[in-house]
Amino acid sequence: MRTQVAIIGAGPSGLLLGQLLHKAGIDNIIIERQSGEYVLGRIRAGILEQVTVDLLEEAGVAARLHAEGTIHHSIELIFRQQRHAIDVHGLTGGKVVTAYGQTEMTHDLMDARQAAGLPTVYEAANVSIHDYDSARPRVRYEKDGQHHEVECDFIAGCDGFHGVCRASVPKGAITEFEKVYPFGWLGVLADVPPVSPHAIIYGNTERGFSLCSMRSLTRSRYYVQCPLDDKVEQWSDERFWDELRRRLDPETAQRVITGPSIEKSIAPLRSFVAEPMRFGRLFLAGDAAHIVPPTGAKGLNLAASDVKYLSQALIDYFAEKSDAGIDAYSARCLARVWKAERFSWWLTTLMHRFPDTEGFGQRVQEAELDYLVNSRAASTALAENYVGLPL
Ligand code: RFL
Ligand code: PHB
Repeated sequence: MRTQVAIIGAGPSGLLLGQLLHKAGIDNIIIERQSGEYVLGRIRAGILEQVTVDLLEEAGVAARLHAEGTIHHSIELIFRQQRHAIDVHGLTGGKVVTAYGQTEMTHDLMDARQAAGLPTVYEAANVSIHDYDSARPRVRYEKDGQHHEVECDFIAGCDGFHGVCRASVPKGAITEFEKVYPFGWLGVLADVPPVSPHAIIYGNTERGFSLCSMRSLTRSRYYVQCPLDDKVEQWSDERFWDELRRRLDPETAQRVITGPSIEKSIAPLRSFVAEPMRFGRLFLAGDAAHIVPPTGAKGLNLAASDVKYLSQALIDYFAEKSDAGIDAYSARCLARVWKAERFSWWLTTLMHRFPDTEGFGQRVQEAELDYLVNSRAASTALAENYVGLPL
């Protein structure tokens, strides 16, 4: 088989890229290791920047997002048992974020891809990439015991942190930067109304970090910081709700509506960047190239901005035989990536309990939070980064 762009991975990066290329008349195939149901079963992000919403509009998949997503004008910070609002909308000249689950966005993209009859191979085994340094890259995979080969002009590595594309690049050609945090996030999804439907709440307490988020007006997503070696089985629903309440201010704690969890998982926190993001005719996009701790809600949004730059570069290449966008791809992405890395690391450091800093660390965090909510300059810096820096 032959195509213009072979996309590895059917997460948000791969699906969005496929849709934008299709809109521009560029052939593409997506090759995914898992089944479609498995991809949709992963509960992840929930907050979309305006840049991401605009891109979903451009891809023609934003109708349900506009109907069902919830617009947030502010975020709230809890520390010293009190809640403080940051007026993100007012501080950024009218910018907002939208609460809409990654699962729903993925669903919308899958539906659009299927409706357009575009080829997607799910449950592809032993995916491998070849000759991306030449003019004729190839992708091989196995499906139902048969070997397949796709010949293409470009390969887009949208296969996440554990994918095959970055791992295929020779060690000497890539530089990796990494920071691992000494805790994880325990997340619970439940069909109960969110305690704060119009603003995400981020909590700093002596017991650790907490986060109140949502997927809709009837579905809540909550997180608490937990030790890295904790197992989900150690956390009954009752224990989780009890711990969450203890990490909120008394008034918010009292308003939390609890119910049976429909998903519960523990995620480690990591900062990671691979440089560069292009190797000949192979491009990395999204989590394949970089990871942020989820505190800043930036991972999915960075994936979307990579895809914006990549789709534009490929469209220019095929329309005008121009290499300019392709040549600039890595540097353009990394400039935005490192700013989001910086912001996510900073907010993570400010909001979590670190094992080695004890009472001193807690007091310094509280002093910074106090400054943050009372200084217009500091609040503005937070707000600008939270809604997403301009492309
Ligand atoms: P994905 O979603 O990991 O998709 C990669 C796809 O590639 C497939 N794959 C392969 N396919 C073929 N061959 C192989 N060898 C393959 N290896 C892997 C995988 O099966 C998968 O389907 O990467 P992508 O598309 O780049 O998307 C990135 C986002 O998923 C990620 O950045 C966000 O979920 C991060 N994130 C958040 N981002 C936000 O912008 N806002 C948030 O509020 C937010 N909250 C979160 C988050 C991530 C979290 N976790 C669990 C890491 C909250 C959490 C808890
Ligand atoms: C989520 O809704 O899952 C979520 C929201 C905000 C974050 C991280 C995750 O910073």
